[in-house]
Amino acid sequence: MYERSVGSTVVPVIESVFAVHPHRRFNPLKDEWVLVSPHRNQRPWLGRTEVTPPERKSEHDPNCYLCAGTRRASGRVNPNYVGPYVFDNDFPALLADTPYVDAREDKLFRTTTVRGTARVICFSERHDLTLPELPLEGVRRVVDVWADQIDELGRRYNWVAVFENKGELMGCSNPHPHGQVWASDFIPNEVAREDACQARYLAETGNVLLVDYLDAEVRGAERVVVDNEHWVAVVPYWAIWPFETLLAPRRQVLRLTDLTTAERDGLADIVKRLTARYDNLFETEFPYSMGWHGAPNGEGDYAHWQLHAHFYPPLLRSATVRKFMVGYEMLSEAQRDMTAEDAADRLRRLSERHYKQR
Ligand code: H2U
Ligand code: ZN
Repeated sequence: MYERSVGSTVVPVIESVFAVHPHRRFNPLKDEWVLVSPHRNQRPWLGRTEVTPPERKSEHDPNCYLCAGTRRASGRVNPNYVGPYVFDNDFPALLADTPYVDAREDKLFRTTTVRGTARVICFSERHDLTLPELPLEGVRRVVDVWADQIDELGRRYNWVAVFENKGELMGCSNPHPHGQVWASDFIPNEVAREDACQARYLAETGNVLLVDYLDAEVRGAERVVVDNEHWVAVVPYWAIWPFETLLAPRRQVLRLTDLTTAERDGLADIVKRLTARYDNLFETEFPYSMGWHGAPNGEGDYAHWQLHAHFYPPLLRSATVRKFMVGYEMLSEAQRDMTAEDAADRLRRLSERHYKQR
């Protein structure tokens, strides 16, 4: 028998309809929709949250491949580094010397050769300190490494992916805080899509999509999680992951390499504060995949671009209860229960003082 669980009362204010009734939201950066079902989960935080006691890690682990002075899986030995340390990935997904052959332009079996390189960035010699736990100067040094990698590899490759996969839940293979860099002579799918969407928005409106979007978010303040003089982090209107955030500068900046010193200082500040809030949410080292999207490198006209980072964390309700992108999401479209506004509100209420340092 068909039964309506929500009465068909007319609610005059449109936003309040969206706060409690199923609806779809459009992501103009990717040209896709997300299904939002707030009626399923209006107050998820009233549920039980398991608190796992902080794991005690040592500052240096002689069995860690990424620690200073240890031997990596390839047999190479890390120097006794202090601060960030970058090395060529021993198992890179892309190679610099792949032989070029003509693209196979078959309708069904299309293929091209690719070239690229991959590196690993150890954030610091400390095996036990993730980004929110590092001192601000430590995060600031990571910001410089991100920009330096894009500067150096961007001279040779169209796209330099700078990202961090954090936590076992994200398939991260090593607890030593680290990120990665993959550079390629092609523009990968996610970036190509954002490029096309931003170009179209500029052509249609004369404005920069994410600059307009962030301006509106700052005015409304509903989804802003944390900000400073130069940066704003929001749970985007079209977020898919429960506590997804989008971090961008207040002014238009094409690439990480274009940031001023003050903006780099501000970036270190906001990354530390945002990730501290994440960790405090479930009192755990909050897993996520994060990465930088800026204008591709090379000659093209990229006036439609705005630099930004995406944080995609999988956790939903506790340190162990995660969201799965399965079923309807794999086969139809992404779906979330809690609204972006509720997620932002929860993150905003948290302290920025890291739970391990209390
Ligand atoms: P994750 O961030 O997904 O854990 O990946 C770590 C990377 O470190 C992975 O790409 C590399 C792996 O190839 N790695 C080395 O280059 N050398 C090692 O000795 C271990 C891991
Ligand atoms: Zn280590």
